[in-house]
Amino acid sequence: MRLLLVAPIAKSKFLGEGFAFNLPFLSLPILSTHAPPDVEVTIIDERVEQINFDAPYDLVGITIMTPLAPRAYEIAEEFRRRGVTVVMGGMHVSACPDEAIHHADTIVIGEAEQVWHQLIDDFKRGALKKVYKAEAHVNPSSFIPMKRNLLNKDKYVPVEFVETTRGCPFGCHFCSVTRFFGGKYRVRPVDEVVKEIAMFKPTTTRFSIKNVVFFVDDNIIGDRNHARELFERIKPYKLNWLGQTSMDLAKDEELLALAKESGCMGFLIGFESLSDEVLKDVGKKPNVTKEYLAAIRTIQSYGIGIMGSFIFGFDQDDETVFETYWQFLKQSGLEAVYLGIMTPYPGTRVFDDLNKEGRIFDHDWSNYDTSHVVFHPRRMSAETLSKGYRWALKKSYSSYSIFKRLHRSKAYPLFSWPMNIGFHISVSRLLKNLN
Ligand code: B12
Ligand code: SF4
Repeated sequence: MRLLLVAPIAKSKFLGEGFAFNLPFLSLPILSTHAPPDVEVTIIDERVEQINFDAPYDLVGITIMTPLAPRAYEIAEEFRRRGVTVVMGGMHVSACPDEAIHHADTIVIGEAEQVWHQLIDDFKRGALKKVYKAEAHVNPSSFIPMKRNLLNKDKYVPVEFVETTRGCPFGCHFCSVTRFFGGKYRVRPVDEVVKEIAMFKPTTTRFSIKNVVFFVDDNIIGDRNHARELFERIKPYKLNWLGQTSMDLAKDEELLALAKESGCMGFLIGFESLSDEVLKDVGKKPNVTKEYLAAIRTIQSYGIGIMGSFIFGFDQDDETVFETYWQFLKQSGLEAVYLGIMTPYPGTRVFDDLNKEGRIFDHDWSNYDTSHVVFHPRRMSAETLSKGYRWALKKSYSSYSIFKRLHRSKAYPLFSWPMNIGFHISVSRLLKNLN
């Protein structure tokens, strides 16, 4: 049996097609790892290679995040027209099953690990069901070491993605994670994570930093004891790693020191807003704006860089939000930023609220890429939000800003500078495209 797994390309020009770095990903390698051994699996990531619709596949699986849905549906149609069975899964499918089912022969709701084997068995027997629903969250103790050989490594920046936890208890109103992965940190036994890391081959490409790992967990320190053990145990592997965490990290200097000793280069932290009113409203509990600058200084004092993530367009935001952000950025010395327009992803509370209020005017999912305004903001026009976002992006990644932010940074320059140059290029492409 021949199985093709596809990651569609997003029309989005930021982290999708126009992004300067091609990053690998986990969903499809996980599905290939969980396929029975007699299944011949091919993975195609449209960002790096083209799909041959006429190749003789028996089953095609497509992974879907919201902005990728329109392209995913086009791909499905091409295959189904040729009589090939199509299965879809991923966050968007789980949030909008009634929509996805019109474009596929079968869909998976929730995490694939528990139903994937059954689905393939049913397919082989000609008894495929319309919907496979994972009834409970998977226990990460059951994760098996992932096959990483099906992604064409030469096409990606040399970084390995690793999961050590799933889930997040905060349930921020704009975020898809808690509804999909649940409100508890489900931790993977550190032994298993270490076993997976021990299997990585040393990087041989001319990339300036070797053994780079990105821990995709939404908050790698969510379970402190787990994080402590993990950081301790990965020290011998001399990794250069990146992760995502919450502001709470700054309050635990022992953990910060351990993170540094274990090779941490930087963290992505969701600051989201510079207004406590917004943070309270969206439920981002660990964030208190008056602590931001001190938290940044504390984390940076360990030589760890920070990419701050900010969102514009909350109900309390008016047109002053962009200048407030810019003044903060200049003071903060953040090594990098990720800026997004508030986007009501289906399945989130923000989506439900805006939808009820009739404020969503754009229903084309390909615009749900955080660079487009798809709803009527409360305190400014959609146009002001869009212009302000572009202004803030341009300012943040201007050569002046990059130099100002990085020239005193103690975080890995071999990482911060190329990353900022990559963002500078990606932002120029995005802005050209949005105009
Ligand atoms: C790492 C990451 C990235 C990486 C890699 C992307 C990738 N393809 O995985 C990068 C930086 C490239 C990225 C980019 C973007 N991301 Co991102 N990303 C993440 C993050 C932090 C981890 C992803 C991960 O590895 N999860 C673990 C894996 C195992 O989960 P999974 O991919 O969902 O797969 C499981 C199930 O969904 C299911 N499944 C998935 N696919 C399929 C397919 C089939 C056939 C089946 C049966 C099952 C199945 O089974 C899998 C195993 O259980 C998540 C947050 C999170 N916790 O997931 C956000 C997240 C997925 N990203 C998100 C977004 C919005 C984006 C961007 C659109 C942002 C932007 N502004 O451009 C871009 C889109 C990029 C693109 N391709 O065009 C949103 C998605 C929301 C939504 N409703 O779709 C998330 C949830 C963040 C958030 N808090 O809202 N992202
Ligand atoms: S803390 Fe982060 S991952 Fe958790 S719900 Fe909020 S935005 Fe999502």
